[in-house]
Amino acid sequence: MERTFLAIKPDGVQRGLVGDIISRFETKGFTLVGLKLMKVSRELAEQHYGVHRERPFFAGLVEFITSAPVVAMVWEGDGVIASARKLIGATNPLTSDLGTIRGDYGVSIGRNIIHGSDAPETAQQEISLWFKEDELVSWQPTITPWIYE
Ligand code: DAT
Ligand code: MG
Repeated sequence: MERTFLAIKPDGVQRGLVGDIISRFETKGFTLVGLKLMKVSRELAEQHYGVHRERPFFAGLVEFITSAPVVAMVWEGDGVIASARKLIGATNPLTSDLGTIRGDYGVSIGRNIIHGSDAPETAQQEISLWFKEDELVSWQPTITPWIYE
């Protein structure tokens, strides 16, 4: 089973979207295996967004993600990495499809509500960056046969 890292950013938490966002992944059929509300340190933020270090928006991004609590999560399921990106929508909320999280709730690229890993390698890196092994719970929901053939 595949796993991905998702984080509800400070804007999503402040706007009271945590419940709705978690609900979207639950009702899709994915399994929550890690969850914590946390204040992100500058060090973690800079590591997480390290790939964007040279971009002009990097400083603002780090400032934003460390400005208020974030909900960090790991979700599991078949194809969850790519599917979560679809549920999240395109980076700029103005062009994200309606029905996606960003498309339904955002208007600004610097306030796009949620992060999701973009590939298997980054998912693995981000899960181990944000979570200790003993913070993740391996479990099989009893409804699994009603979600997987
Ligand atoms: P995504 O979050 O869809 O994977 P990304 O990895 O390209 O997008 O960028 C990471 C975050 O950086 C993105 O969620 C919002 C911010 N960002 C990206 N491009 C930006 C830009 N041109 N101006 C301001 N913020 C930007
Ligand atoms: Mg990205």
